[in-house]
Amino acid sequence: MTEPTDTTTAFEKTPGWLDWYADPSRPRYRMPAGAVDAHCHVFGPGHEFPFAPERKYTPCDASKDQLYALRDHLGFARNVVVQATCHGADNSAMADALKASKGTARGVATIRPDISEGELRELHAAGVRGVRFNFVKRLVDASPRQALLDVVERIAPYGWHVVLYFEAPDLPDLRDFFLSIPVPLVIDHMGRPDVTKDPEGPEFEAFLDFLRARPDTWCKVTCPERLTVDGPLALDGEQLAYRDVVPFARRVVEEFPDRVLWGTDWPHPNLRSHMPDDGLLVDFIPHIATTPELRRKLLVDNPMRLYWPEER
Ligand code: 0GY
Repeated sequence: MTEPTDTTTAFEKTPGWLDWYADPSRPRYRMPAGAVDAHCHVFGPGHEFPFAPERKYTPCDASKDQLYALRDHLGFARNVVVQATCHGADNSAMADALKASKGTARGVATIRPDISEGELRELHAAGVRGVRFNFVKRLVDASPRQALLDVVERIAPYGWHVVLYFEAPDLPDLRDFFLSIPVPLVIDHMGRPDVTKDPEGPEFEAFLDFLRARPDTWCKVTCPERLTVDGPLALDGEQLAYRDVVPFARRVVEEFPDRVLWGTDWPHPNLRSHMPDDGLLVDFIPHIATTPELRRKLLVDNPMRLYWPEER
């Protein structure tokens, strides 16, 4: 990449923090024109957009310019920028990234129920189309369910959806609450399955059942680098990164081809063992979406329908 790759921040990074990969390879897989990176973040820069006091980690900087340089390098046309928990409910870094994108980025915010109507309107004008509810305990303190439903009431008139981030063992407890949310849902990272378990087994089947129960639910088949236990490369005849995640993602793509989304998850918060080469991550796509038609739906048609419906 030609853009600056400085990842230092005005804040002290969490010990052991892995910075994003500064020199990703150019993907061998060429994406269809108009591909959308439907899950990525910006961090700060901390001196301009300070991290939230209530954050559970302090990342490196990962600016909008660096994100958009990666977009161009990998061959994406658009981004969906998801508010990261290190910025709490201060959406200014994310909204600033959307405004700078000239309409090529949309966003997912974190809001509190008492947000003013003016702020909501401003976020919508910037390109926000959803809010994220996070149930991952290491990332956020729990919010009362009524407060989340109050948020839904505020966003419903704007046609926004709710992005849900949770881990597979928590789905049975959360399922009824999720079913009660009266706007479309988007699930992060396939509900974080344990990929050492059987992709045809009861835990992943329960997740697929949830998708079957709510036809207005979308699923991000993302984060092989986060879900893998085998690691980035399994050498077994051919080189295939994140081989253990493939059967899970493929099941979702094949059963729900019109409801799947893909994203890099750049700059990959909270990875401890390795930081992925984003070019290799893109090369993972043809292994989970095995035909040109499935790839066009995953990368272009589906995210466009959800985030830029006015252009379809
Ligand atoms: C992800 C995953 C993680 C973090 C966040 O907002 C966040 O802090 O989403 C994680 O640590 O698993 O989707 O980026």
